[in-house]
Amino acid sequence: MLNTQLKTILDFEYNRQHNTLDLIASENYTSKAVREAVGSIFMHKYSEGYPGARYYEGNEYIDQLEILAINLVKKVFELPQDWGANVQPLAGSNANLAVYNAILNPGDKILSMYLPDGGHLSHGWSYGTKEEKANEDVNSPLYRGGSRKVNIVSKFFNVVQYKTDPSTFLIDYDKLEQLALQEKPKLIITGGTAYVRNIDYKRVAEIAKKVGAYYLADVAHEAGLIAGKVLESPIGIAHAVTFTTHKTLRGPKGAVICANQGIIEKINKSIMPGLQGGPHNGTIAGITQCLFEADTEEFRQYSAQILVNAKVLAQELTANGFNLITGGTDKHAILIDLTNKSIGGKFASIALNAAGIVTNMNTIPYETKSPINPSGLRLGTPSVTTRGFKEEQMKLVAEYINKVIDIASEVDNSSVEAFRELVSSNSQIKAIKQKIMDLCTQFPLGE
Ligand code: DSN
Repeated sequence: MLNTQLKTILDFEYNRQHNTLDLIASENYTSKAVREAVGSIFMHKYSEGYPGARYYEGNEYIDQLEILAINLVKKVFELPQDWGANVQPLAGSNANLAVYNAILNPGDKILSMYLPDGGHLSHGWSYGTKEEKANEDVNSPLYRGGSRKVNIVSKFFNVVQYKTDPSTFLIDYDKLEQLALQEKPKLIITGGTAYVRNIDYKRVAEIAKKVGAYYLADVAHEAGLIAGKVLESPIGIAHAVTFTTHKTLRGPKGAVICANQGIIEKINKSIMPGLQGGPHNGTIAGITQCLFEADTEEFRQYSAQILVNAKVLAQELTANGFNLITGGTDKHAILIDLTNKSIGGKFASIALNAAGIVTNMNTIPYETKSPINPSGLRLGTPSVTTRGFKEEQMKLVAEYINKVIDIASEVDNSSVEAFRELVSSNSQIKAIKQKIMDLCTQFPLGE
């Protein structure tokens, strides 16, 4: 039986999840079966190594589990014959680090997307001192980083970052090619957390080939949409593909690496003994269950509905005067530039949370504010789509967001804590919160 203190916190969290709308683009709700698998006795076993080559005895069934998981990755993601998969990474950042550890040497150059434009910390990040920032050419299409190397990837590798086009906020592939020719990186990376448009994987692969670089496509956000066959896949195009399993794929927190046979062998060694010890076998069981679930017509319909819901949300918000980066979305996520709304991302997300709409503040391309109170707000539709939301409910969600932002723009925001109190006690926001709770009751969390 759970300890009562722990049970109390769990019940609070259950009620929070049940009574609020999760619009965080990187989150989702798992099935009971996924949670059962994660919490199963598979977690007891140590299994350093790979099927048939373990350092501990007693792994005959763990071998079967891992082989099943790998075979399902091959099936669901349609891996070519000469590709393999590793299901042991503990998280997306580890998966990316494992790829670098497999194919790069310390000091090698990586060309990845600029973090404020929607890249990811694990693709490298460093920033400059005040003096360095003052001398930075903010209009340059390339960011060379600063002396504050806050991420391990920037400490070990020479990371330079490409920005999106300043007028469209899309990747400018000609410019990327020019930068790649100029910088001669050993690795080019695409993907990240807030680039809401499709990526031309073939074009990036051609650029990588032209400059003799490896190409890593990080599809952490898109994996479920690729599995559901509603987005293009970089499998078979990039040299390596990494993804997390808990976002659109609706599995447990974990990650997978896919690559052609020559590279996957290096990656396997890079994971173990290179970076990790015993894999989390409960998680691998949960990934296996989520892959079974992803290999169904129901999941393909779910993936299609995620996109429909995101498009409806984008249209409705645009109609209400919100400025969407790139004017819309091709995916599950939307990035709003709040500059015209007299409220920043931090205060907008606090006000929405007070109304029961959970989101996150986000930087936008060519951001002029600090990442702790940036100009943007990111929204996503995977979780509400899991709850069963369709177009009608997305219109209501857009209406509530619009109302909350309007109300919150008038609230004194000279102190974060006072603002939190003011929006939580605001009678109009409380009324919206009640409507959100009613909607949540109509669309309960699954078991
Ligand atoms: N934290 C994830 C996201 O929100 O996109 C990425 O690691």
